[in-house]
Amino acid sequence: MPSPFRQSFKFVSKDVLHYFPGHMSRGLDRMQSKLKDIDLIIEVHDARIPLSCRNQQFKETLLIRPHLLIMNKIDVGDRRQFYHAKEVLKTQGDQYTIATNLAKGHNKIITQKIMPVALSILEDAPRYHRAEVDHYNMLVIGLPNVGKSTLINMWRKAQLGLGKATPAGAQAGVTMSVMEKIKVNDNPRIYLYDTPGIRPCNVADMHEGMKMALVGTIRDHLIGEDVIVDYLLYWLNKHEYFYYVIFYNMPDAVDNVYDFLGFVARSRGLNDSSSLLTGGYMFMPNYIRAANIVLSDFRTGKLGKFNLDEDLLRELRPRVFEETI
Ligand SMILES: Nc1nc2c(ncn2[C@@H]2O[C@H](COP(=O)(O)OP(=O)(O)O)[C@@H](O)[C@H]2O)c(=O)[nH]1
Ligand SMILES: [Mg+2]
Repeated sequence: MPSPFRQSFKFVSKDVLHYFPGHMSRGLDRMQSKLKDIDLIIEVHDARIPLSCRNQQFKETLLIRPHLLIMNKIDVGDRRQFYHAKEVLKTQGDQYTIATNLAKGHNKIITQKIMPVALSILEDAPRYHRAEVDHYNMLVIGLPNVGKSTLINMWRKAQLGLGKATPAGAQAGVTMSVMEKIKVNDNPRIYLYDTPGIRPCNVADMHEGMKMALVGTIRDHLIGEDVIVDYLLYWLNKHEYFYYVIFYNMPDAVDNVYDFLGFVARSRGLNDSSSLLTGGYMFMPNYIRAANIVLSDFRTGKLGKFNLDEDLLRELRPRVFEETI
């Protein structure tokens, strides 16, 4: 029986995905000019999109240095699929990949996972022109909102017992100043450079763009909260992940985003009222407030833990999916 749900997504406007603020390209230029002092590049990415939205410019210009890839937010991602995605990444040149949940705030992630791997990569790598220097500089790069500042603050706290040096925030784009050098470790002395999130300037694939929005690396209002939820609804239905129906206590799955948001809004009393000329009031569901609730539920893993790159992984590793049937 053919699926009653949408199998493709109708995109509204491409413009916003091509938006590349000036501070981002300036940031990238400055990162490049700093590269000669950098021993290791730590790229933080979102484990829910392990195969997409990696910045091509990073790969071409920055990743000539030794490179550690941290796939963060694994607590809200699909661990099993991630394990297979990691194998794919290896074939694409990402030799060292670690999955982390930095939100949990365990020092062990730093002391037993990230730091030992970072130092062992450096031991194996030639130090270019920096052989005489007695400390390490590491550049932390990645999309906005993936957890770069969280990583730096945790490292500093775990090893030096110091408080936050760099602000972390739930909305994309909190770190605005271009580069801050922050000491996180004594013995060996390690400095991390925090950088603002850099987005690819040309998102070739609209699905990539919507996935970036869904995991929160683009400010929601630039795309539209309802449009992002529409993509989520399309994605969940297409992959037959219907847990949201139970979670929101709905009678059935729906494919129209305003039916969905209307339901969520009504069930939570999220209405806007306007007075009518004829007297009395008219109530309209507040779709945007409902959309914010759905996005927050999705991003905190309440609707399930997903690999949004499932289709890409399925293409590259079909057997992973056959095994589970
Ligand atoms: N669920 C989850 N949230 C995280 C994790 N790490 C960081 N966050 C949250 O993601 C948001 C963005 O983090 P931030 O460090 O500011 O990202 P940056 O823009 O890359 O510097 C913050 O609200 C963090 O609390 C994680 O491992 N899991
Ligand atoms: Mg930051």
